[in-house]
Amino acid sequence: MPAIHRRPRWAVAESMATPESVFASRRAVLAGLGLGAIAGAGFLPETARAETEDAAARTASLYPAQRNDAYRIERPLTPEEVSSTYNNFYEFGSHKQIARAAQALVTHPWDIEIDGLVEEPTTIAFDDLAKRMPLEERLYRHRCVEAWSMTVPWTGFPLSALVALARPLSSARYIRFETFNDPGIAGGQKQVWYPWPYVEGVTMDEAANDLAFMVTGAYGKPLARQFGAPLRLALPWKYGFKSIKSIRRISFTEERPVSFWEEIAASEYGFWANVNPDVPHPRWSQAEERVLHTGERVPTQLFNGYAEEVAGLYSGLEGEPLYR
Ligand SMILES: Nc1nc2c(c(=O)[nH]1)N[C@H]1C(S)=C(S)[C@@H](COP(=O)(O)O)O[C@H]1N2
Ligand SMILES: [Mo]
Repeated sequence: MPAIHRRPRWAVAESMATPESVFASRRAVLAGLGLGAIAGAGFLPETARAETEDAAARTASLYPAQRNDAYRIERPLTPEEVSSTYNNFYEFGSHKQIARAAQALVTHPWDIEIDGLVEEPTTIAFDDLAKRMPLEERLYRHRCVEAWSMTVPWTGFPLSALVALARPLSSARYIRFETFNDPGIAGGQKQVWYPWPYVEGVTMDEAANDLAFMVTGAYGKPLARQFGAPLRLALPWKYGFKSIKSIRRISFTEERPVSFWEEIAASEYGFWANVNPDVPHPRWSQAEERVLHTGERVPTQLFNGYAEEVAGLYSGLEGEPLYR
């Protein structure tokens, strides 16, 4: 990933508030003051452009996408003001109030590398990918391993469509996903005791399941940065940490990937991480969850309520630690 050119704070604020025409006339003023060299280099107009040409602006016309009513939920949606201000995104801090810090994420250009056991490794620009994929909206439950939950209208496309695009070899058994790594903009990545970049993985069978969803938007709009713009995963039957954000690299592998939290504490956060109310986390119960916004405590369901769709993926794997 190229180094990010840091702009001073005033430049950010000014470019968001000031239309191009004002920059043009200010350039004339600067020229008159003998500051033509700076203005002539096009610094100010370029600043303005960098602020508007993010992934969201470039793909806005794809929203809202048609809702797929096959994915229903019996719970009310979590209000956007709530879910977009209570986030886990350790790249921007190890607490929930990272929404403001996450606005530093530069989402254009955003190239996604597809490599490993594929017919031909390739790099695809996020906006090209979004325009090629069949976008739809789905209402999904999300259950964090910390025992809180929410319900979100995600927009995206089936992970299986991305697998088809990638053309993996028959030797591929897992998909490994990797987040960006840029401590210059993501302060959490300066905390060197974490094994950056964030990594997650699924089996090829899990990737083929209809529920496995690549997310490009939420609440009928392109994905906000704190949700993991421009591209994240949603695996609603697994604990939330499996749903990796801001994906930069997708690799097909023969070996099972070691995920970020597994690397930190394998006895607490495993590879499978399927939701199960009867298997407690070593330090707390998973029997109930706190619903964001209402604060209500409700019983947690096996596979987060998606057992009918996914239980079959795990037959023959009973010896594995499937529920942590
Ligand atoms: N790259 C990255 N992805 C991540 C995380 C993270 O810290 N970094 N946190 C995970 C956890 S623990 C959860 S619960 C969800 C939170 O998603 P949300 O903030 O959109 O609710 O993102 C997951 N994906
Ligand atoms: Mo989580």
